[in-house]
Amino acid sequence: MDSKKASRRKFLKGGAAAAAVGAIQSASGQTPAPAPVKRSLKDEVAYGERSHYVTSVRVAVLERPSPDEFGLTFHVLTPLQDQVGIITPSSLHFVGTHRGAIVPDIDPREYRFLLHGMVDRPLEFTLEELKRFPSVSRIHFVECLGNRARADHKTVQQTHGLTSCSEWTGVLLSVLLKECGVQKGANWVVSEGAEEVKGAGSIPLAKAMDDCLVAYGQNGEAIRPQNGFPVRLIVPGFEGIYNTKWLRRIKVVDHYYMTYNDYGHISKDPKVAGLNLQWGPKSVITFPSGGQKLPGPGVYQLTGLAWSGGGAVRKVEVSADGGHTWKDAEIRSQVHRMAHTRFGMTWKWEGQECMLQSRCTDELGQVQPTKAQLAKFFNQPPDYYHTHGVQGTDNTIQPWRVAADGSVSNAFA
Ligand SMILES: Nc1nc2c(c(=O)[nH]1)N[C@H]1C(S)=C(S)[C@@H](COP(=O)(O)O)O[C@H]1N2
Ligand SMILES: [Mo]
Repeated sequence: MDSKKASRRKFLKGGAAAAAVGAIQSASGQTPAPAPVKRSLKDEVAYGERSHYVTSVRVAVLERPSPDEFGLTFHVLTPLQDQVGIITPSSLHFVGTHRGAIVPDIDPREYRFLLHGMVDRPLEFTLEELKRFPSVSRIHFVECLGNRARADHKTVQQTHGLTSCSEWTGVLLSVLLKECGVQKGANWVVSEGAEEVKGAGSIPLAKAMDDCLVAYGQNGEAIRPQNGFPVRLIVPGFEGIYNTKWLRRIKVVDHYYMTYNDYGHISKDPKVAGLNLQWGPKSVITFPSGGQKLPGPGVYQLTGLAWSGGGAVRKVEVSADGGHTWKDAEIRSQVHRMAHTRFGMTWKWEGQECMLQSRCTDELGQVQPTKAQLAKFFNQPPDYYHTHGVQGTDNTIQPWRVAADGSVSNAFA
């Protein structure tokens, strides 16, 4: 045997092979793979399906079941622990829908998008007409304000499963706004969805003119119904609620318009009063993470996701000693602005109890804080946000505790 082979053997014996087994077990939740569903050969040819051995699924948020007794869907969490790379499969993209709205069934041939308000020429576009404008395709995350890690959250799906990342295709909103001619004095735009409760939100005109997309494509095909078919707004890096699905109209206005959606978005905490608009730098380790179990000491591929509303991820650091020392992780994907970025490092677990954390720095130089640092900043007792939760966009560091038996849990629990 050559020395290369020998060293590879030694490496595997060190634990990497065992680690892979552990990851598969936790991904399937220790349940046996279901028997293959019989699809007609014609269906198989027409639209592919994943292997029946792959069982990764979305789950409802802890506090509200989906579907509920009325058949309504609330917020649904993406299985981050099973994901590889940076693109969330469309069928596993998280769902954030208010008040259990029924997904509108919009015929794309009947679809109309109205752009009006403080413009020289109010215009209405069909989907066909939107597609006659030059398209752009960009990779961006969407994250819901509800994505705040709580002590009773056990898995990374529960702590962070309200964020996903897709390649979105559409027309830049700025192109359509220029087509209409924005009038002097305009400062904000209000977007509205087509469903009965009318998801809506106000964003600054400067953001609308910058990088917002009127999107009809998600990961190479039409946007999924739950994610806004046929057209949604993408507001890169802003809180999820501004990414209006089933986009019906955008009104150009002179000041901030309150909407039905403001219930959770103007902070009740006078110390942070104001709007939550843009996400700060954020990251989370997805392996090892809560609910998983390391089969034994050895070498593992620690991995996770980092992102920021402030632009591109510049650096991710990992600490295995509760935040005393930090080491740069490797960036293991392409880096896009306002997009999930994959990081990882080869990590040797000696079998001792330890605490794992990741910390993101973005292109603006913003650094992801701990809950204790946030408390200090807002002049609160050190564990204030452990017990109260963070008001608004929570981008604090998530610590995972690895016990001596290899089991991993939420260190806030
Ligand atoms: N029309 C409409 N748009 C909406 C919502 C909604 O309920 N109705 N939910 C918002 C919220 S709170 C979030 S977090 C994002 C979630 O997008 P997703 O369901 O595609 O993940 O959509 C936003 N856009
Ligand atoms: Mo949300």
